[in-house]
Amino acid sequence: LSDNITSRELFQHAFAGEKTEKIPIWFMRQAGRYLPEYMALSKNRTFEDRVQNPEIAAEITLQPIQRYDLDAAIIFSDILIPIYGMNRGLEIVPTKGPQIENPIKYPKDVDNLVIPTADEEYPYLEESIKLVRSKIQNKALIGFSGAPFTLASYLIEGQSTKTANLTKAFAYNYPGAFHKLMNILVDIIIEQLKVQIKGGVDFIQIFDSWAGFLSPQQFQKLSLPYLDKIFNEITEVPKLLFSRGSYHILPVAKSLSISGFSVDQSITISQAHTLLPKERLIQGNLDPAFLLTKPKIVKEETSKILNSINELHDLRYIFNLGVGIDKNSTLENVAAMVETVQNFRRRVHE
Ligand code: 1CP
Repeated sequence: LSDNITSRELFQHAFAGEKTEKIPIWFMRQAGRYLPEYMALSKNRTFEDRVQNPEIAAEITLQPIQRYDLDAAIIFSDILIPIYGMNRGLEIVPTKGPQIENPIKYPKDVDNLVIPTADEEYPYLEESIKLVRSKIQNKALIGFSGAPFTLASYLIEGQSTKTANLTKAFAYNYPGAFHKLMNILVDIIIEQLKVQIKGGVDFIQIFDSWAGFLSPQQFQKLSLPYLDKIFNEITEVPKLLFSRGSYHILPVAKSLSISGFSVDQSITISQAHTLLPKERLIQGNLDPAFLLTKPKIVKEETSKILNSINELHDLRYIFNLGVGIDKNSTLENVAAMVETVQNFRRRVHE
């Protein structure tokens, strides 16, 4: 396929398994703190103010597209948006990240949960998406949510976890309450995704960021069945799943009915391709640490991934980082990464 196709079409081809010379690129947390224009808009506004105001959220969403001409925009929002409506005292604190005042400790806390609805709790999300959609016809627009296990970890641990130990302990101590909580989250997540699909996103990505703390057997039991329910309900658009620690999760997750996986740097693209059915798309996986080095290194490391793609004739592929960008990344390093991908042409004739 020739060069003059739109960014949006690049993604459509990638999902359809049609090879293009250009590789589509976007990256996790592309709208955020490494961008001076984001910091400027954040000055007198809390995170909540930025997300809940569709004009501001749309502007932030478009900032990295304007600066780097990326192929996709990801809506400026958060996986925790529905949690505000659960009345457990969620706040995103600038230096600490998400903090939940009243985490779930006992089964009775699950029985007493307030269940949010999109209309009441986050009507701004669909509006923000419609606004962005109206401004970018030729770029892809991405919707997202957390996975039930990852959202449960915030509700139970009260913050970003480094082990998921409390969450696992809750699941094994109170299997009935855990199952009930996970099913509540399944419904909440389906609604969050449907709202974004209604707003006009081209595809969705579910972030199971903390699933990598689970053993393969634990993932099978504590995360997979609930992801399966969500993916079976969402049939309107292509679907991707992200987790950190992809290496041991992929062999279990490969049964999910999704287009593909966003993999972190715990695995090479080639290894992931070997582990998965060949029609599963792979997205990733430059280590964001390279964006703290210098342009020459960024170019070399980005090229290594791209050259490895050239050897994988039947791979469906989207370029991304392995995990979200580090806020200390330099603008010139990001430019070096993006330009290397934009200048690359994949071999399409075999
Ligand atoms: O500026 C600030 O201080 C706020 C920081 C911030 C930002 C920029 C938060 C709070 N959320 C976001 C936006 C966000 N979060 C996006 C927007 C679009 C984009 O990618 O540009 C997305 C997709 C997310 C997803 C998200 N939020 C995840 C999954 C991705 C991952 O990195 O694993 C998780 C775990 C969260 C929770 C969350 N929200 C915010 C913070 C600081 C965190 C904790 C993240 C962590 O501990 O790593």
